[in-house]
Amino acid sequence: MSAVVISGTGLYQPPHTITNDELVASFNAYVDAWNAEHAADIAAGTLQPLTHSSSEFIVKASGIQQRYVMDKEGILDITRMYPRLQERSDDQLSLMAEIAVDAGRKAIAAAGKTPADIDAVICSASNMQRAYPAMAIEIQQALGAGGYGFDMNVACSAATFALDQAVNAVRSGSARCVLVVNPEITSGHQEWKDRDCHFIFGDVATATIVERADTATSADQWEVLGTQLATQFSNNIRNNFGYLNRSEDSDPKARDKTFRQEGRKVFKEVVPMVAAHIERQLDGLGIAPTAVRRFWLHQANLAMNQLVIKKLTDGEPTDDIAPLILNEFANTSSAGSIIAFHRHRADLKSGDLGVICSFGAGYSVGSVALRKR
Ligand code: CO8
Repeated sequence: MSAVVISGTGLYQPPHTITNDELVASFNAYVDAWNAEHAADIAAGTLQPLTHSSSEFIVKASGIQQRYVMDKEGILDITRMYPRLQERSDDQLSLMAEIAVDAGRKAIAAAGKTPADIDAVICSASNMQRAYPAMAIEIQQALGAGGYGFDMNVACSAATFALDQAVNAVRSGSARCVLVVNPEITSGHQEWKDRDCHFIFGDVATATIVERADTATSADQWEVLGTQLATQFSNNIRNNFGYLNRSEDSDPKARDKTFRQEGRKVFKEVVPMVAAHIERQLDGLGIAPTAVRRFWLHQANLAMNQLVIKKLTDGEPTDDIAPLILNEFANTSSAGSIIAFHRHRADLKSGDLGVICSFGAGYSVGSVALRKR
């Protein structure tokens, strides 16, 4: 059986940046307007006033300093507070496909391939723009790729779970060269009016090429030593938006139809799960965690990643061991660990070991162990 390699990655970066200060200024203006509008009820004690957010809290609690978004104006407009996106006709390329195609083309070029070499496209993300036809099939056509395509969703672990599917497809022979894309327009499902989470997410798209080692020509190849997936049901990260909402006669704009979480519980429960998960995978491969040169971790919270590294290696969680990109991108759901891998691997040498690991809603944890060729 041929070895399987990752031979290229690509990144699409949205056109607009929102800094913490810009976000907080708009959020606080919304809070002031809401409190003024409800002054009588607040004075009567029937409503609690809303509270200001702060840039200092955001940096201290998460490490996030800014985020990229597809539309800035709609998010910062305090009478709206979500992106303003243009509906497209059925014969235009859809927005999610557009950003995935951009990242996909870059990954294909980085791997030294052409679209004709791709015989499977997996579109894996936290949200799909529509029910069907599958985004992956639209992306496959727009690229001029062959074979087959399908969508999948494992929230923040969507990229690593898709890499596992891609590796298995190449190993089994059902595909020779797979393109995995992770278009994450998280701004569409972020609750920008909720102080506890208004700062968390950003938009992006990532792409990865997985292929047989004996067809790979890229100068930058990463042999996949193994993949490991785990899930455990939890309601602590949840979004009830779905196709049965209409039949339930529920309010499509109700709070439970956007992202919500018990952030503290997630932090406490997921960190030990992730450390044990990676340790178990490395143990199975006969690798000590301290022998791993780099961990490209999910990008939700700086302290969370530092704790995972401390538990694993008992050493300092430096940016060199586990590089951070969430300061620039915020949490981009499934794409975060792939951005870290895309941006922070050029300095590694042949034989160096690395682990991509993502974790989040489900709960779900996915890891991919790699060796630089
Ligand atoms: N400004 C100022 N103060 C604030 C703010 C704010 N914006 N928000 C909260 N505070 C206050 C609180 O009121 C609280 O005050 P007090 O102590 O007086 O009660 C204090 O700050 C502390 O609040 P928290 O306990 O909430 O704050 P934490 O220190 O726990 O930090 C975090 C909150 C950042 C959310 C942190 O808990 C965290 O990052 N947890 C991990 C979460 C995580 O990893 N989630 C993964 C989610 S991503 C995922 O799975 C993908 C889902 C699909 C994506 C969908 C796209 C939309």
